[in-house]
Amino acid sequence: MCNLITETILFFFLLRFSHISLIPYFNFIVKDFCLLLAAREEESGHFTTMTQGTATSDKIKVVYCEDGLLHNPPFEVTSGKIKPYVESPERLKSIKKYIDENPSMFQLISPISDYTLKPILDIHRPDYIAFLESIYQEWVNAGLPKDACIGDTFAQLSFASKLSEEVLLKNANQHPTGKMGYYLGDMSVSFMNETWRAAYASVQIVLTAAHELLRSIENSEANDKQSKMVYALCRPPGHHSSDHLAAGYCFINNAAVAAAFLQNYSSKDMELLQRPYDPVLATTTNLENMMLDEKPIDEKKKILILDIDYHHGNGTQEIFYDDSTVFYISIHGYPDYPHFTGSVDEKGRGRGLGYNINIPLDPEHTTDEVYLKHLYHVLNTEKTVVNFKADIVIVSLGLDTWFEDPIAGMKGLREKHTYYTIGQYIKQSEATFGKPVLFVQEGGYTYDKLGELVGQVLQGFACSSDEKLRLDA
Ligand code: SP5
Ligand code: ZN
Repeated sequence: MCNLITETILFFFLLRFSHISLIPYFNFIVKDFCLLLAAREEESGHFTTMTQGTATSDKIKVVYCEDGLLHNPPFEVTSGKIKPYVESPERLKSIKKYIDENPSMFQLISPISDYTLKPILDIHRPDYIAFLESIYQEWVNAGLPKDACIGDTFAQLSFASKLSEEVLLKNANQHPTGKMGYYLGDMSVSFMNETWRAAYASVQIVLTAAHELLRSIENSEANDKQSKMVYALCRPPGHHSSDHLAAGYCFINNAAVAAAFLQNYSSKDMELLQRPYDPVLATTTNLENMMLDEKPIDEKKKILILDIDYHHGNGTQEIFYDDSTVFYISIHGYPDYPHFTGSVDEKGRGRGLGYNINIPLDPEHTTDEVYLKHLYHVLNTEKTVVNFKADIVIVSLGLDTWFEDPIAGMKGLREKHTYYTIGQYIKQSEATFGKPVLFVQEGGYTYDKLGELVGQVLQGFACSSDEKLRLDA
């Protein structure tokens, strides 16, 4: 009873301080107030009130593989300090623990499948993939320290802006440090013996999830209204990586590879490629023969990538900047890492012009309310996004917007329930309503909170009603 009184007060508090007139939403608010109560119950560990049933078909599918834990460099250099590697395996362990502790909510898909290097090469250059695989050994063979495979000089634009890419690469290839400088963007990406294997596992997790999502779309009846969603619990993250760049803890752009995979492959094609997960398949011989013929533009599925990691996803933006079939939206702290991208002026180029939206937010002053207002706006009232009519949505799911995040964080984003609302907005907004969603894990560094925050987003999506948010009149 006490709980109910508290929640009722909270409900009216929400009404009072909401950013937009709530009158048009009254119906859905009342309805979802019940779900809010349910979600709160869940926060305190009581799952029985959730609308999510216990039948396997109702559970949230989570794709996971332990090899994501293998990348565990001892340190990084950021903010003038040598510190323990922030993007640690603890992140994955914490989320996995949460999933394991809530078996009535989640269905684990493991072991994963292996789709070989082929889909990776739709996004990344073969020389870059070969670099990822071999650099650690080359570094050690050159007599450099085993525990510190880290870049210390970078192919900054004005180093050699008059040289061709070819000459630049030929010079860089003379020495492991040159290669590192050519392919790396900062000192947060360090390599160890197992880094490539972990990055390979990470992307195969996401490909397994993409295949699972496509299967569930194809197997569903025309009148089956149940939302399709799969969560790829992967690590290392991906959104700072572009076709030949590793940066910001990212090596392979998992979300981008999944987007191209969903665009260029039918589920039959995926099945033909599918085999049991095997890191041996990650061997980069004969890469040139593995390139895929892309589908013509008008045959490709349209993918909306919604990037809610705290940082701007420079890599994903770069990869799809000229592309009108993948719409990239990023909502992020600005100015902040990655520093050279993320402004509102970056709108896409050529055919891709108008298919890139950046929403830079001031980290010091962004509150839960402000954050949600921007998310609501872009998914409901931004005509280009609504008119895009995406076939599939990919969410780059970072949890580093949380105010306590040690390396990021919106200082005013303090309510766990905001993450539930994010999931709800993804389900019920004009641009995303009724679309299958692939959630791909990106950043987030409050190790002990990650499971709960992920859980809120996924449950906000899975448990909210099948009704659209109503537009403000
Ligand atoms: C995937 C992802 O979230 N990558 C983020 C990489 C960020 N690396 C730069 C960190 C800079 C930390 N600045 C700390 C300021 C503390 N107040
Ligand atoms: Zn981030």
